[in-house]
Parts: sequence; C-alpha cells; structure tokens
Amino acid sequence: MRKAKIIRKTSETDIELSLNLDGNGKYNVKTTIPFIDHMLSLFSKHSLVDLKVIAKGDTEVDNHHLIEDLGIVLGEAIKKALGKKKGISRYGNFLLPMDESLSYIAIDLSGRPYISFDVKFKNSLDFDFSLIEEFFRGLVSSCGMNLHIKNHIGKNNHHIAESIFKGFAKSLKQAVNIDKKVKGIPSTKNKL
Ligand SMILES: [Mn+2]
Repeated sequence: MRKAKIIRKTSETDIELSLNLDGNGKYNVKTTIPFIDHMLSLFSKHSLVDLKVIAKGDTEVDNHHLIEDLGIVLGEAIKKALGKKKGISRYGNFLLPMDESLSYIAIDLSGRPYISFDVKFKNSLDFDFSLIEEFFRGLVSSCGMNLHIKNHIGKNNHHIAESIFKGFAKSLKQAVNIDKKVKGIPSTKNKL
C-alpha cells in the first residue's frame, strides 16, 4: 500500500497529514481555513487519494505560513508514499473546466522541483489568493515534482482556484498510476 503519514511541528504551524495514493477519495480535512479545507477535500475526491489533515498555525498573523506548510507536508507525503516510483506512469496532464474557468495542469514526477504558475487572480478581501502559488511552490519543493499550472480563462477567483486543484488532482491521479507495462523505474537513468 502506498501510504504515508507526516507530522510536522514548527513554531509557526502544527500539521498532521496522512494519505493513501491507492485510496478511493475519502477525506477528512480540518486546517482551520475553510477555503483550503474545500480545496484539499476536492483534491482528494478527484485524485482518489485518501487524505486526512489536521492542522493549525499562526493564522492570527495571516494564512501564509499555514498554507505554505500544508503544501510542503502534502508534497513530502506524496514523495514518501511513492517510494522508489517503480511502475508508475510518471507523467500526467489535464485540461479542467470549472464553469467559466479553464486551467491546464501538467506533472512530471521527475524528482526535480520546478514550478511554472501562470495564473492571475483578482484582488479579493475575503481570501489571499496569492497564497495558492505558495502552496504549490512548497509542494513541488518537498515532493521533487515538476508542475506547470496555467489558467487560460477565468473570472471568478473561487472557480479559478477550484479548476487548478481539480486539474492537479486529475493529473496526479494519472502520474502516480501503476502501469503494469512499466517495468521498474520509468527513467533511462533508472532513478527518479
Ligand atoms: Mn467550490
């Protein structure tokens, strides 16, 4: 079973996250930030990764530390659960529509962290949408993932964010998929 549990406690945040890459999309997410609970829940639902998250942080400052650290811990857990990456598809991509918003996501579980984040959110008073990029930046750095995110069209911040998280979920589902025709590690270097 490709499962992992990460407990990470710093002076800023306290996060406990467990996942199962071979799950069926069961989730229990409590981060104290309702919008992120919504995003992580739909990530689980559409990636079929079972996800449990209990987290809190210094949100009296702002949401920055907690959202960034949630990305780091999710990336760490994906990496740990993948192990040596034997037999995986490695690549995934998805063009995901969410009402008026359309986002394209591409993943390579290459072991090398890289992010391209081409998304323009509108200014918002109720949530700092710039933190979505911080979340994914943290995730790629700890996971060693190459991740391209491009929003092609979108008006509503909530829809844009949702198209990104759902597209990420669908892409990750493809990339972590065990392909029976893949023998060993899918790299000519024999290491990912
Ligand atoms: Mn929604």
